[in-house]
Amino acid sequence: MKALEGVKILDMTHVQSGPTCTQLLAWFGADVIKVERPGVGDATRKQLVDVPGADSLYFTMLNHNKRSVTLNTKSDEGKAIFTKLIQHCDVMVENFAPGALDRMGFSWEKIQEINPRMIYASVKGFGPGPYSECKVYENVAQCAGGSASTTGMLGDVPMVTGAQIGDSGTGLHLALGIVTALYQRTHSGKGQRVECAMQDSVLNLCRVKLRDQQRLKAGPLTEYSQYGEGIPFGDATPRAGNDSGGGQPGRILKCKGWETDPNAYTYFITQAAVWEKICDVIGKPEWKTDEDFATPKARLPRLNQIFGAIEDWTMTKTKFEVMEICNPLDIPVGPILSMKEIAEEPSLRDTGTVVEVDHPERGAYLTVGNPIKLSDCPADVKRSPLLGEHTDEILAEIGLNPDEIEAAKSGGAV
Ligand code: CAO
Repeated sequence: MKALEGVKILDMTHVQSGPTCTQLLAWFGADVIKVERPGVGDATRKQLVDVPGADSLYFTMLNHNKRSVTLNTKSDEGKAIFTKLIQHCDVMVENFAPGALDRMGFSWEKIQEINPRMIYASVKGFGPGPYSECKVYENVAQCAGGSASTTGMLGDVPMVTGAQIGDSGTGLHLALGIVTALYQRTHSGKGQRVECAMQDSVLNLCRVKLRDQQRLKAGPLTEYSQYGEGIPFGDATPRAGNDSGGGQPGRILKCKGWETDPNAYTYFITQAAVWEKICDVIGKPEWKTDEDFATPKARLPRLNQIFGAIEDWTMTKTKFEVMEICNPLDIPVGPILSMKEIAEEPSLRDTGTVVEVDHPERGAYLTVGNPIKLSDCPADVKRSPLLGEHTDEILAEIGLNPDEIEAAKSGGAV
């Protein structure tokens, strides 16, 4: 048995944040029924299309292990079927614009009336407050959640990150909320509302920057490079380039081949515990006893000089050689891997983190498998459903007979 076997999810999600959440639940064994508009479906099916006529990678990579039913939830007949689906399921997940489900006639109160055990989970851009009615996409959340103002190089424009912390990050938070609510239901017997705002989820992932905001009151942030460069701090957490953000200074440094390879770099952390080994590796054994370099505190104003010396050494090695030399010495380093390198990395295929999936319209493609590994619940990644692929079987499961299914089809409800 899979961990969430028997849990039925009514999946009203679209684009990225909601589908991330329901895909995770599907990987853990939940039966995820994705409801899509007849003839249209999730908008991402036809966004960023690379194979004409086929569902896009954007869609396929977010909707594995789900079943698709088409349903016009705004028509009277569609609403009647939707009501049966609410009775049939344990969890309903949605990430429409604020108020969309209420406008369809399915408020939280109404859903509770139909099924008091229902867990109703939503993603919105913002929580209650001045912006609660706004539509929000990934980068807006990164900006409003404190990520953009603290990412990028000092003195340069705010920067959004490639990691989809607003969308996929919020989907992850929501999935945890849902399984927690399912657990509470085993005691209470009742459903409940689960809400995640993208702004809140991004801020949760940026908490160290709110930490630094408060530390500013006590003086300059000495682990930031700008401290050693003599640049004064303002009244808000500054952008810190590739500084480590923790108590152990780190930077991205050039490696052999950086002139032509945009990813010939390594991340190098000067962890205090291995400082002496670092001095030996980079050919600066005298720094082990030099009082300007021997202690973490003494080193903080000299980080440019220190990382300059380390980079003189890393530039003589490839990013993989740096790892081979430093790892046995417990010096924390990491190569900057390109997506091409990640796609071709055999160890990620072995663990199911990168998976090849076959699809009837597009053939084989790569996707990211479940990053959460349960020893007793391995995730088998199954291709995403075609639009309405499971309409008939799902309608039969909720009690419609073949004539009723035909009538729903000819009436345009499904
Ligand atoms: N049958 C009938 N109507 C349906 C339907 C169905 N099966 N599924 C959806 N619809 C309707 C909705 O009811 C809504 O209608 P109204 O506007 O009349 O209420 C309409 O389709 C479109 O919904 P939307 O406003 O959510 O879609 P959008 O493309 O305009 O906005 C987005 C997209 C993402 C900006 C918005 O949904 C949003 O802000 N969501 C919350 C935040 C979020 O999740 N953002 C992440 C985006 S990327 O993951």
